[in-house]
Amino acid sequence: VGRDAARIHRGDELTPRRDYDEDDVRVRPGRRNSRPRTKERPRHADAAGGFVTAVDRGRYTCLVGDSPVLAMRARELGRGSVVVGDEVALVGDMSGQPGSLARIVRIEPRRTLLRRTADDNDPYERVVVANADQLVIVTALANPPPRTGLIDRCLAAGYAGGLEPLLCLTKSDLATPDDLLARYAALGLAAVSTRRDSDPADLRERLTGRVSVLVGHSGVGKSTLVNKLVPDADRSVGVVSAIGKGRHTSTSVVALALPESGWVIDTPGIRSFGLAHVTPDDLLAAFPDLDDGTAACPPHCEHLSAADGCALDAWVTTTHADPARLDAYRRLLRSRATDDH
Ligand SMILES: Nc1nc2c(ncn2[C@@H]2O[C@H](COP(=O)(O)OP(=O)(O)OP(=O)(O)O)[C@@H](O)[C@H]2O)c(=O)[nH]1
Ligand SMILES: [Mg+2]
Repeated sequence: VGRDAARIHRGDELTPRRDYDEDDVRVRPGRRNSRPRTKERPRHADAAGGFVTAVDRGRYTCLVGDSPVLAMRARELGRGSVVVGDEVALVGDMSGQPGSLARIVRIEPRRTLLRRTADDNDPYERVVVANADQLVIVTALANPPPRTGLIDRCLAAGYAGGLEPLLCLTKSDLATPDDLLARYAALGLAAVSTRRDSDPADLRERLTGRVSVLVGHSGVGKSTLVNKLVPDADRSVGVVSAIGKGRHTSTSVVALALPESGWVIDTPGIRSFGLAHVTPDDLLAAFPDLDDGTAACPPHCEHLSAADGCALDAWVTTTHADPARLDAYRRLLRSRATDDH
């Protein structure tokens, strides 16, 4: 511990920019960092495993066993970001006492990754969460009104990152979910609807035992749901009239343990979900039934239309595959290229 503390004071604490906003700033190595990386870095065989539950200004809350530990990134991690849901290896002061600070020395391989770009023309990626099994696309049926463009875009990002999607339609006291449910049934999408004044039993059942991340516009009721699912969550809940004025009630990503088992991750409302990082092939992973049909496509086929040489239409005709599946795939492909966020 003494050695680690010394290193923190000597190096890492003096270069906080490397820990801070690593998603936004591409830090050029300064002179202080130009000394060659030592090959004899400790392997950290004694490191403890932790699960990142919150990130706030370069400080990471990690659950180690049952105890929350505050940590910073070790310089040796390089530029990659640590996000909520990451499984990490920690060394240093893990007492969890006020003022204590451990170091994250390794990010374990991620099983899934939810990413987005600020918009489609901005190739700069932001990682939202790691290792979530399920992407819960939270959409209010009214106030704010549903935006199917955003639903499609979230679906595309979820499929591309290996997350299973679930549509959660909130505020069913204000409008009926029937139209939207019918629209997404064709995509084979699982869906539940909820309302503030009743228990979200269907949703709870689908979350238990898994890691699920809630995404959606500001004001759709994500934190309201989290408060119902996790009785002591105490997430603050906003006033819809303030929404749309750039006011988001939740400002950071937080993972909360569900009472039975599993995790639910609350995120700040998003205005757009850029998909610059999603390729036609990424999306095809969500449509394995169409995969064979692409064999006759030209290299780098965008799979958007037969006019461009895409072989999928002809394949559907000859094999009697379900044309609705091709429509669903194309709809997600097109959602990458529209402005309707
Ligand atoms: N009528 C109705 N209002 C709801 C329902 N669920 C949530 N609300 C209200 O919607 C408003 C916004 O709820 P939040 O839970 O803060 O929304 P959020 O998605 O967490 O918003 P951000 O944190 O800004 O992303 C609050 O005033 C809630 O009381 C519902 O089922 N019906
Ligand atoms: Mg919120």
